[in-house]
Amino acid sequence: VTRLVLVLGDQLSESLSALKEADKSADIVVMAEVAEEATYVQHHPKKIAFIFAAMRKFAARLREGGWDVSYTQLDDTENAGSIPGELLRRAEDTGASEVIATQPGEWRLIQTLEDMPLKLTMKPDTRFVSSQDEFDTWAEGRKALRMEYFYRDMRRKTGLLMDGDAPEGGKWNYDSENRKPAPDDIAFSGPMQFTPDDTVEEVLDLVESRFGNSFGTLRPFWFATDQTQARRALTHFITYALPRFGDFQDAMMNDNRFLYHALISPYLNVGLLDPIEVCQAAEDAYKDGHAPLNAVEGFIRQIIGWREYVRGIYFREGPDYPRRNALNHQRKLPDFYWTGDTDMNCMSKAITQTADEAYAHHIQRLMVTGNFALLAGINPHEVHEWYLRVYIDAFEWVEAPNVVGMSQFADGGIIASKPYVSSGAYINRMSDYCKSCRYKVNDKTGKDACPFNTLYWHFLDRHSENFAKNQRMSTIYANWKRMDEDRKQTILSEAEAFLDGLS
Ligand code: FAD
Ligand code: DLZ
Ligand code: SF4
Repeated sequence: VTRLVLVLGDQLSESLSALKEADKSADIVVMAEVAEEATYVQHHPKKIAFIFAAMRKFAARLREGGWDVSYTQLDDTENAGSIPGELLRRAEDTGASEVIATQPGEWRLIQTLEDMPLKLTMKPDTRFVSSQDEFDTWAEGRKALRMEYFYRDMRRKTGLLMDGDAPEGGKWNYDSENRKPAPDDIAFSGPMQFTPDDTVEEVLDLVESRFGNSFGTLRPFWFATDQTQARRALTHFITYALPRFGDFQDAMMNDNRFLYHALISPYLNVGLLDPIEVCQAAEDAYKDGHAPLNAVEGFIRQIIGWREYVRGIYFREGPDYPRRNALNHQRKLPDFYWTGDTDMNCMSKAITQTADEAYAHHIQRLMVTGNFALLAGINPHEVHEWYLRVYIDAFEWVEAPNVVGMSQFADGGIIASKPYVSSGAYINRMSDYCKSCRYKVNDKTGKDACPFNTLYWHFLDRHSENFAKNQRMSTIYANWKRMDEDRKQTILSEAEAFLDGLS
């Protein structure tokens, strides 16, 4: 009997568990561009174009490999508009009554599939180093779920950068060498860019007509959209950027949007690249003497450490996770998150870059737009929806833990041991943004004072019950306590005035 094999837009890997479970000679692969997935949040047009183009090319590849693929384009007249709708339609057409799927990366879609009136076999997503059972076993009974310890287990499991039982070079983590400020110049011309082929052009036209008014610019579009291109982009990064990736990982620059970053998260997240393949390529660069240990270890940690860890947390914590609001932050997201229209140069640069590229690197996301939202007390669910919409690599399993947990502390400290907040001094140290800002980063009060400076103390003061006893924050609270009372009041009232101006 024929079964339907569901392949979602972020499941574009031939090693997919649903495909492995299926019978090429009897079963039918179902892939569908549907309004529901394209609009459950109003995604950046580049994100929709990337997914549709990669889906179309993957379908062609499966057909070449002998699969029978039923593919629905967004503008097909028969399109049922949702994944379950499309499965039901194909079931009616073919007489199939059973669906094989790989677990989606979002609770919403898992629930939708489970509610379908068709027999469902949901296989785990095996495109990760750690299974959910393995993560849950690791987490069980631990007081704190710190990424670092999980990461060490993943190093042992994969053998990456291991010297027998010991970590290569004697240390597990070389992050202390990875915090150099913005350099004067960047010797990397940026990620490999691809000229749109006919498939991509066709998708760009479709997306322009259907989603052209969403936040963000569609063209120029240069992302890789198939495995061969994604592998070329990876090789380009390893050859030209990886050696310096570590040093300037946390730096930010007015005139350089990519620095030494890889821009491979979209490819990893939709399945065009495999995490182990990526890490092995980086490890080879270290073994060949091409890239230093601090760069390679830092890069591998992001992938087998952070990426795997946040996924484990998302599925362990359950569907309510994106709604958590431990600090009870209720302010609306300011309009300038959609326009970049603010005098704060760091914010304006990070937001306009996001609109243009559907990309910002980790420190821009964490210490600029995320930091500001946390300091200003923006509702974390609104912040979550913003990140889910605007970044090309945003899928809930990876986005929500990074935003709700790491960046907004809205999970009450499951991921972060203290809130990621900073005054303007951190941004000034790591970037050249402050030099061309209308605010003065060294002014702590007054009309030119950097808003991050006053908001920083306002945050600490209003949450002293939550954080004053946190050992890692004791020095900072001691500084606040010692400050002259009048000065404290000036800082707090200037912060209040700024916050009032946001609404
Ligand atoms: P590089 O800096 O070159 O790093 C290499 C790879 O490591 C990335 O491609 C990515 O796969 C992985 N990685 C690094 N950090 C993380 C992390 N914290 N969590 C998971 N994987 C990581 N990443 C996403 O893939 N999707 C998201 O929606 C997303 N949202 C984020 C929101 C916030 C507030 C923050 C602070 C981080 C978020 N990240 C997200 C993590 C990180 O910012 C991106 O993975 C990274 O910027 C992607 O760019 P890159 O490929 O150039 O990464
Ligand atoms: C993000 C996305 C978009 C924009 N469109 C589609 C689509 O039309 N068809 C599809 O199968 N998948 C799409 N996706 C990816 C899904 O939303 C994704 O699989 C879930 O959010 C789970 O990660
Ligand atoms: Fe951002 Fe403050 Fe620096 Fe301006 S002075 S760029 S607002 S940190």
